[in-house]
Amino acid sequence: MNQPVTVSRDADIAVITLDNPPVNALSHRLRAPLMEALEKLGDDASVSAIVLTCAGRTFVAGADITEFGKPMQHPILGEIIAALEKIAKPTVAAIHGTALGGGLELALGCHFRVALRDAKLGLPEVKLGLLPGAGGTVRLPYLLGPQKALKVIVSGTPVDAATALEGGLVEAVYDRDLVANAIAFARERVAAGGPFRPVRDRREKIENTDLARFDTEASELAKKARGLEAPIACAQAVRNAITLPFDEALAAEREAFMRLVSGEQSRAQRHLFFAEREAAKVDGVGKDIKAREIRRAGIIGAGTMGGGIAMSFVNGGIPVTLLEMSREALDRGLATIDKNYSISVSRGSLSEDAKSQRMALFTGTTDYADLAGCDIIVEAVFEEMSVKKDVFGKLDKIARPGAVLATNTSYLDVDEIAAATSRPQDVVGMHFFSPANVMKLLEIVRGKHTAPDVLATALAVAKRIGKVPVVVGVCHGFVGNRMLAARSEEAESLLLEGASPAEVDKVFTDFGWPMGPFQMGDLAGLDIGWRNRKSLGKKAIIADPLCEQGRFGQKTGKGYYLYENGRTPKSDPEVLKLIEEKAREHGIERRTILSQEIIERSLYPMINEGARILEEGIAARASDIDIVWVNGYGFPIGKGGPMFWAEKEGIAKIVERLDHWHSRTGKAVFGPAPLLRKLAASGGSFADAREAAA
Ligand code: T1G
Repeated sequence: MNQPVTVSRDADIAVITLDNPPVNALSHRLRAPLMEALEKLGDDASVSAIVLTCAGRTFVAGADITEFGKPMQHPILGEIIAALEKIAKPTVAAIHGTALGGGLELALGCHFRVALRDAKLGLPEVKLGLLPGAGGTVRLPYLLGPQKALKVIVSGTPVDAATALEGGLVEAVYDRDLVANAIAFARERVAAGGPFRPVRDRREKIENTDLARFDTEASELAKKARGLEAPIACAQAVRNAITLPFDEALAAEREAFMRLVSGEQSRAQRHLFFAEREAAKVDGVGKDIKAREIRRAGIIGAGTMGGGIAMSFVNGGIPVTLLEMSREALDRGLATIDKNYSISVSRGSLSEDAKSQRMALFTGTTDYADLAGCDIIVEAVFEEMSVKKDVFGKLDKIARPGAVLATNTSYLDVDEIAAATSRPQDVVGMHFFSPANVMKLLEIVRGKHTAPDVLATALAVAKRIGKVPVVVGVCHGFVGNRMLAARSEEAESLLLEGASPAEVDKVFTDFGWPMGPFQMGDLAGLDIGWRNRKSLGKKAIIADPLCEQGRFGQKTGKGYYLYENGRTPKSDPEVLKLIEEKAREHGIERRTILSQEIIERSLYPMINEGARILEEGIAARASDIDIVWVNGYGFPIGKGGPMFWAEKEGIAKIVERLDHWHSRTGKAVFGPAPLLRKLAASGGSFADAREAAA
């Protein structure tokens, strides 16, 4: 095992190198020797300055998240930083890679920070349901000023080295030779002479803060918290840095950290952090399986999905050949893409220059032959099996050998599509979520013949285009849409039996969803489900008459709701009247329906379907299902995903209520899955089930 802390000398400059692969997390094995080294070097008269650097690919990327929830082991990070700040001689943090969380806080304990040009610095604790717990909420405002620090801490988004230099977070940026430059920098500081003021003494950017303006900005950010405690705690901690003396602000930060780290929301968000990484570990696709090289992508279809998928690839720097059936459809698609980028430019999230560079990566065509040079081809054509098979038959003839052939189907059988080619091993599902250039989730559908290196390629592409991949098996609707169908099964019954669309939707938004099922239906367009039902010969008592009246939702100004000024839903007495009429027609006695019943008749069937998905091996882990729902459907991150939440809700309670509704309605969605019954009886958890299944 490597030495976690080594000390080397360049004459009078001491260099402490931390080495704790893979990301130099500040585990205890590193903290104890680091404290020793600092105390020793601080007292060593032959040392005139100290440089703190890291081996491997990055500066410290944070505290060791796996240690949370376990007994604290001293020295804790705050104690190390306090010792660092007591050192009178110049201390310089030399930063490369990503100095995040406790890593940046450690660097803030130094007098100076220098960085490589491609380094990033940030405090992402809010994404773990936390706030920085080792002084970051006080020292960062001191260096950057409260306004800038507030944005960095509440968003959790890192800044690049240039921004850090401009803001005063780092004193120098170098293109290479980080440690040599840091040593030279330290020597210059020694020559320039002291005093060397620790960050805690540098209050000039805090003085005269306009607190009213700060509070306005903080409350704006708090509005986006949507029930999450951490963003609020972050803003309050930065406010404390302005209004309280350093040590009091530090103590308040510590108290808030201890409260959040033991809270449900942080446990849920830490679960998701590791779940996302687990999801990328796929049976049969080990590190030895090499992804195929992707230099150019072909996208078939320039409509809403095709255009969004094409943008995702271009956003990841992959040139795209976009194929449509007619010049007119192609031009319309490219114009939409251009408009989308212009909106980003007007919002300031994309520069004009970056927009032109991205638009230059698109090549439009109406000729399949132009896809011959592509290394991956993704089709986003009409969701109809015969159309998909026709497309793949053509691709089989024109695509170069070894090209990955991907279908964006949301439901259909990927194996049947693959069978339309002579190369089923190269076929995979890549199910994007609308809008495809925004939603993070990518369901990678593994066909029975899909080759391991094709899966590895899809996983590598997902990472490159900023998507969160989950590998799923072939079934109707894979994981997300299959569970969505279960969640929606009782929606109309709830309306007929007495709940209004607004009452059902409010239960969802109170739970933390961005919107409820009826508002979501109006947003997506009720005509999509209507067309799907007609193709399957199915009926919907409420949705069908709404569609027959042309009430497709937002796009027609009315659906379940009225949309007088664009997007804000307003209850419509016409719809309530229709529901009452239909209830009467079907002899249904209406009654008051409480929110718990709505939860039990929508979320519990969804959990049940998730259990069936696990039993069938369509998802490898319960945590994969959590990642699908948090990244594809807005499941509230503070609840950790449906399966994580189900364990908190109580599997035995869920089974008991599923039995109740099953006997009441006779509907299959309520028949408890054997896996659920087994866990309810054993008191086990889904993770155990995975071990048991292994
Ligand atoms: N602790 C423990 N393990 C970590 C870790 C961490 N902080 N960060 C990463 N890992 C593991 C990860 O699980 C994976 O393990 C491997 O390292 C590679 O990670 C006191 C309280 C640094 C940008 O939130 O954002 O400091 O799967 O696959 O894509 O105020 O890791 O290989 O077994 O993500 O190159 C704050 C979290 C902590 C940063 C690199 N810091 N990490 O991304 O690799 S809280 C963070 C990241 C804190 C203080 C507070 C990313 C990365 P395995 P990876 P990557």
